[in-house]
Amino acid sequence: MAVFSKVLVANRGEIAIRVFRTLRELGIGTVAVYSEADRNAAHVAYADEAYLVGGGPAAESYLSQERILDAARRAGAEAIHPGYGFLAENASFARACVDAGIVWIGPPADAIEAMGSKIEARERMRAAGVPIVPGVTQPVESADEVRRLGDELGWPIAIKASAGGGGRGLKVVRDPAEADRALESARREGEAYFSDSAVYVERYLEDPRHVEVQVLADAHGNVIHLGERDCTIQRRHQKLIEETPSPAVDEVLRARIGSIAVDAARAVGYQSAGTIEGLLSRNGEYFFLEMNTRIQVEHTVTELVTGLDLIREQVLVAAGHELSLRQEDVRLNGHAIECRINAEDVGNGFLPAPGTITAYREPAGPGVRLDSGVVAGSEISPLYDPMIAKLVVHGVDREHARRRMLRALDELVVEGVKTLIGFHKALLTHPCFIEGETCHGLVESELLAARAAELENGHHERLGSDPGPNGRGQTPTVRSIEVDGRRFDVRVLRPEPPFVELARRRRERERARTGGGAGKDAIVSPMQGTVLAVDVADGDEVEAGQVVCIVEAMKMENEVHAHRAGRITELSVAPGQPVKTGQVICVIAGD
Ligand code: MV4
Repeated sequence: MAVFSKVLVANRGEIAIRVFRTLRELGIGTVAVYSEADRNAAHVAYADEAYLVGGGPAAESYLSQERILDAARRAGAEAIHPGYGFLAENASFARACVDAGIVWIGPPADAIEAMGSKIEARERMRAAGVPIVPGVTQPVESADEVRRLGDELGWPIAIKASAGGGGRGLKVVRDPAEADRALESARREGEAYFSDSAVYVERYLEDPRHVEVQVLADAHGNVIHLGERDCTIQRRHQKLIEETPSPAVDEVLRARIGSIAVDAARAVGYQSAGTIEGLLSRNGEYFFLEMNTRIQVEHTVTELVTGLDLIREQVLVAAGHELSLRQEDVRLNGHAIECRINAEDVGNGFLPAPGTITAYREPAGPGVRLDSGVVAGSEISPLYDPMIAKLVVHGVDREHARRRMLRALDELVVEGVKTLIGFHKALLTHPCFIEGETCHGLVESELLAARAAELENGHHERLGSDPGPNGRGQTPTVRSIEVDGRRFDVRVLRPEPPFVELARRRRERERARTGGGAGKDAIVSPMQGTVLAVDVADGDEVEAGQVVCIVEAMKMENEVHAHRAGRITELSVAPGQPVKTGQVICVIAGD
């Protein structure tokens, strides 16, 4: 059966290049699209031809449906691959492609739509006999209903945005008194993010694992699964490390969740590659959470243990071919781990760290794969996702893969921007990860952030940094020396110049004098954002932990709590007002 002669990839960065690579192997011509901000991007250079699709706000360019379809027509591309993000789960774009006579390399628009509404997805899964997290399959309207559900399901419960997904709009409600606030907040987030305020309620599972199953389906009724991926290590619902097999899944459980995933895919008439996301509770129950109707960032670990090319399966299935293998032919080999290399500042709340990559070296050697969208000189734009590369390794078992990842992280050099390299070294050497535990709370811990900062540019074993007494007074630099023909890497501890200490003292005095965000009774904003609501007034007595105000940043609501009991004074913010990181919100007086 004929495949395509040219395919357009409606995406950028590492995933665009990932798809181009498979197209090349299939002998298919590659067409890139780009925004003005991306003229010099690596995916544009890789493709056979490239079309400018946007002058406006750069992030919108990859969403400009008309201009992308127009580029496909001009190029003579017969099909469009959306990658992930941007248009990948946009049912109306999938339909627009089909209407324009262009093949959509992805699932049917109806399946995207059904899974896009989490409430509808839950109802369809329930009807198909797929286990869902106990809770409702209808929208929840009132706080009374939330309280009734909490009593029925058992506290705590989770309120989630129906149009959400990936945890955006998720609110944990620990007792009935929090119901009103959590419901309002989840609704507002759903509205802000997705223009849909519908929410639903589930039982909240404590310390679960995020275990998802990869499925493949063709137009001939074949649906198979390729085992699971464990994505438990995440921060604010952003996955950071993914691995397969899951440390918590054995062959029996794999067969069970695999057949749940196949049932789920069949229930929506799925075709192409897709993922059933689920929660694995501590006592081994597995529940459907949602379906991702796209190729995912972490598809790579499944590729390494199955030996398959999932993009190839997607392209061939879209061209009408049958899947290249049956369920009984799937072999899972060894263990794979992926670390997302994001340009983010771990010491500063994982804030995106845009800039220019001044030096760049990729790791190589046995069992190492690097999917990247950058080269030395690349500009990391604040307009796009800060993920610049994915480091993926394959080993015979988990411990082999873990050590291989540490070796590869040591080889990887990214200079000019802060990255998660140090964070990954710190996490992969932590006993929690080594033991294969859930590591809940560890990712956010300051200790790990401190260790990550030490490891950012050093070697994970040979060169631990020594910050010196009290972490000050010395500026460490690594130098290579030769002694009697043997090479040593030494850490040179130069005493810092005296003015550094004087400047530090002055800063500290200034901070103490002004309260400058560091006074121990000041409540400061943990982030830059906008004040949505202020829940206290000057003179109010508050309890420790009570909500003082809500700061919204990047459409996520963040509660700011009183760190101790006392009386509110010097309240200096009002709803609608912008706040900076560290800005004083109020001061708690009294003891
Ligand atoms: C949950 C949950 C507990 N109970 N739902 C949803 C999307 C994913 N990013 C995290 N989500 C969760 N949904 C119910 N009913 C806990 C999480 C969760 C989580 C789950 C597994 C591993 C890490 C997690 C980190 C934060 C939240």
